[in-house]
Amino acid sequence: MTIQWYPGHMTKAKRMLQQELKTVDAALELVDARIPASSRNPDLEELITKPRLMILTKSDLADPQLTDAWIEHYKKNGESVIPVDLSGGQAVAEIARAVKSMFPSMRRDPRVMVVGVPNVGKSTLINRIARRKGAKVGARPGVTRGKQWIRGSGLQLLDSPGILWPKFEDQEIARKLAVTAAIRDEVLDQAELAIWLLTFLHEYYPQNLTERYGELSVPDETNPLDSGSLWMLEEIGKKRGCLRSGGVVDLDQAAVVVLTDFRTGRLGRLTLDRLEENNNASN
Ligand SMILES: Nc1nc2c(ncn2[C@@H]2O[C@H](COP(=O)(O)OP(=O)(O)OP(=O)(O)O)[C@@H](O)[C@H]2O)c(=O)[nH]1
Ligand SMILES: [Mg+2]
Repeated sequence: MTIQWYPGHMTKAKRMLQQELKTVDAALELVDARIPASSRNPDLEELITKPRLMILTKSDLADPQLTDAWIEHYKKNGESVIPVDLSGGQAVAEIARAVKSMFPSMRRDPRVMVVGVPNVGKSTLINRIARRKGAKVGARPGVTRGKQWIRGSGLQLLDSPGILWPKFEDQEIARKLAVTAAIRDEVLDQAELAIWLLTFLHEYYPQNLTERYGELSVPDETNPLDSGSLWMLEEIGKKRGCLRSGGVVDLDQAAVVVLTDFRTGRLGRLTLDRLEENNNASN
């Protein structure tokens, strides 16, 4: 589910989040490892007043070298951060261990809540913790009526996540959020999005492109250095039979092929946020 954020929504979500944070020891900030800067909430410092553990989800889909580099970067900034694959079996234990190390002298199981922008794996994590212990739900009610505590793996987890809004202000960030499906597909033109992704891959991950689609030959009349060009999407469309009557490439269909290949990992392990671009940023 994707939520349209309006100032009123943000104010309400912020107030609810601040109420819920009063009841926990720490916030688990879920961030997509493929966009470790772009999938953070811009108002985080002000919003999350409790100790924070940053969890880089989908690390199985991200470039391992860049994941390491981002972790080092965040640690230097004083953040606690771990990478996980929520589809794997180890994630919950790794998270529990990291949370416990934040509270070495605590006698009871630490109370935590999951926060993050859409699609970062909040529900997946909550379900994994719940399932592992047979969905045993604690008796202590959360601050919001109907909210409950889930016990599992030595944690007490608030059963519903704090949904944060992503950064909208920057067109580049919006594209990355759309490519990773954190914002709705209809928001941005699919062909434009796929062309942006292909241009990025052509620059940073050319071997992944070739492995998936074979050599892409630049048509004679096209300047290969023109980063806005359609040629890669057209070539892929041709190879994949995304054609309309008359043999014209259906760019929207070709875009779906490329975006789906990225999202499912068929293009390999890729990270869209480059550390060097964010060197001067605060996060
Ligand atoms: N490969 C992989 N997929 C993951 C991982 N974590 C979550 N996913 C997938 O990502 C998608 C989104 O996960 P959700 O748990 O629904 O994310 P969410 O944060 O609850 O999303 P919203 O409810 O929209 O805010 C699902 O298809 C998950 O299966 C991960 O670590 N690795
Ligand atoms: Mg969810």
